[in-house]
Amino acid sequence: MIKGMTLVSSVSAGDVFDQLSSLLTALGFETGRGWSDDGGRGAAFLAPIGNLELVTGRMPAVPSLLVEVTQLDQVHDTVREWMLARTGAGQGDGGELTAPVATHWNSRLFTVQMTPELRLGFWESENALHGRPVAIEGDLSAHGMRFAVVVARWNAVITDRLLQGTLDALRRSGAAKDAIEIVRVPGAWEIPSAARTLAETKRFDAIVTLGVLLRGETAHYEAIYTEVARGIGQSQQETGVPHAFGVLTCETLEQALDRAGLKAGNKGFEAAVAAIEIASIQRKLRQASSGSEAEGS
Ligand code: DLZ
Repeated sequence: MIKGMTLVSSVSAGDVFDQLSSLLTALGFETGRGWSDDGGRGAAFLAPIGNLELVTGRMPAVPSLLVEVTQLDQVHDTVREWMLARTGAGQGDGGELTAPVATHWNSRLFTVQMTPELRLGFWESENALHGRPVAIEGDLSAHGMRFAVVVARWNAVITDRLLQGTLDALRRSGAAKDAIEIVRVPGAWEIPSAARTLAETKRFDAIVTLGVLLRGETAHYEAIYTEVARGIGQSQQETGVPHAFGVLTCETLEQALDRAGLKAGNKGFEAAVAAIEIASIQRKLRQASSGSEAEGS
């Protein structure tokens, strides 16, 4: 019957409210429904999982608001930069921002006094499989990752929108501007060859492929589609670099427009999200296998 939980925290002033909101968004909280009236404003930040912990006897020496994260050190850097920009505080991890330390519960934790009334703890379990469901899953953070986007010029009115969706997803997920390389090719037919050359450089965590094939307007539609799909798949398998498939196959231009942001989502955005997720999964799988090799030696 329980659907979720909300912790309400007061913030002293409007500018701090705005600064905190942008930090929490940058850290990856999904924004929920906020509110605003004559008396004040509220902003909601949604976490995928939450729990209420009751304690009796000794209270743990942690803030009552704890945020579980992945990539704790990156989160620490982001919070420190935010604090430096805001107040000049946080240097050397003294004062309001502590350095990440090991806890007795197999985790690492740092705390930060965000505002006089709001103290937060950020923590990461040292067990990659901590929490439920027990599975290796990708994070939707593109922080520190590099991407190549191969986009066909044929049907550019659509592929430009797909590209826009892809860039939107990558940037909003934390990819730096100069960590994204865009390669334009004449048509879908040329996507596999460019994707393969890029993948072979091993400079990218993932490749996003974007194009549009229209059945009504494309001679040998089936044959071209099959080859494009096969070529992209083969490049992925033989180079080991993930390739997200954002090549639309549509009956009409109208259908393609719908899938490029009009009515049925933006498949370029979706392909980029898949690229981030599979790149993250690949990193974790590699970490897990290098960890088990070390244990075995
Ligand atoms: C030639 C062609 C045709 C007829 N249709 C499409 C299409 O719907 N989508 C697309 O991306 N490209 C098309 N092309 C171009 C081919 O992909 C390729 O660029 C040219 O045949 C040159 O090799």
